Amino acid sequence: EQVEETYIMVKPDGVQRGLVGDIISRFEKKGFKLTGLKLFQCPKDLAEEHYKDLNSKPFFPKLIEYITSGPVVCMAWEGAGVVASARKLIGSTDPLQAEPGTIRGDLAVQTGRNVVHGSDSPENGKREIGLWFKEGELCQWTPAQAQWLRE
Ligand code: DAT
Ligand code: MG
Repeated sequence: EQVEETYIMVKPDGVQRGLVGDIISRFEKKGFKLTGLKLFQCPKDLAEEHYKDLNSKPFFPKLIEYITSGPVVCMAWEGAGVVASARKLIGSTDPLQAEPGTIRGDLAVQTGRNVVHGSDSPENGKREIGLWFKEGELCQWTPAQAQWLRE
């Protein structure tokens, strides 16, 4: 059985502002399964590949500068419906439009410093986890709470 997976990343501002624990905790408490986690200094070519669909946008150079400006926290999360659910937990791209209760709604004020990334489709979830993690960096495991999360 192929379970849905998503790539979540605390961006450099989230790391610098000490928000890593809060952000991880939201996905953890929701009940998704963490399968990969690392602190990582992103090289420019990886940032450009990750955001390649945006490479014609005027803000692209600043976006790459931002994402490579300090360490990020890379995560892979797994679960039925995890891609769309994580996007809801994260909130709108513009933090001022993001609902209270979402990560961006609670913790950020500007699109260019919106603290977290989440894949926008199951296909991109797979693609991005493949980009950011090497084989052997991901763990397959069964959380002890699994039987209390789903009937
Ligand atoms: P999201 O991160 O919500 O999936 P996106 O994929 O459209 O949003 O864009 C990726 C990132 O690029 C986004 O988190 C912040 C930056 N960005 C997007 N639109 C922008 C804009 N109009 N001005 C500045 N940065 C922008
Ligand atoms: Mg996106």
